[in-house]
Amino acid sequence: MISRRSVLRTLTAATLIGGTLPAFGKSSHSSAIRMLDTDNDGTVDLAEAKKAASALFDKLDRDHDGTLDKRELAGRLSAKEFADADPDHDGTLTKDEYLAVVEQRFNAANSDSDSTLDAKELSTKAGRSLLRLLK
Ligand SMILES: [Ca+2]
Ligand SMILES: [Ca+2]
Ligand SMILES: [Ca+2]
Repeated sequence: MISRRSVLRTLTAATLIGGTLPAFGKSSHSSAIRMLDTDNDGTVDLAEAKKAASALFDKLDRDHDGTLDKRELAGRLSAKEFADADPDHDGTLTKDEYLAVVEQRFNAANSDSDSTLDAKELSTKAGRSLLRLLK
């Protein structure tokens, strides 16, 4: 015979599972987030974006001179975006200059200003232009 207590316990467990599972089942992780989200909290923060951007910078810097020129950037920035990102107009971007553009784009994409980007924010035009500098 099943006691009232064990029925209650079963019901409570069912309620907990019912309330928790849909959140787990509904994955909002895009492949971009899976790649960038190193702390696995489901969103991309500025530190994660800069880490990915820094790794890409090193990969693109084929002559290892510590800067990216237009050829190395391979179209990731338009001529105007490059000019804006290169305040000393020497035709190359240092990593600091590159990461400053990443931060600008991160903030532009972060429409709810909560310091993280979710899948929806990354899929906007601003979010996609950020991703071009990260991968
Ligand atoms: Ca994260
Ligand atoms: Ca270079
Ligand atoms: Ca956000």
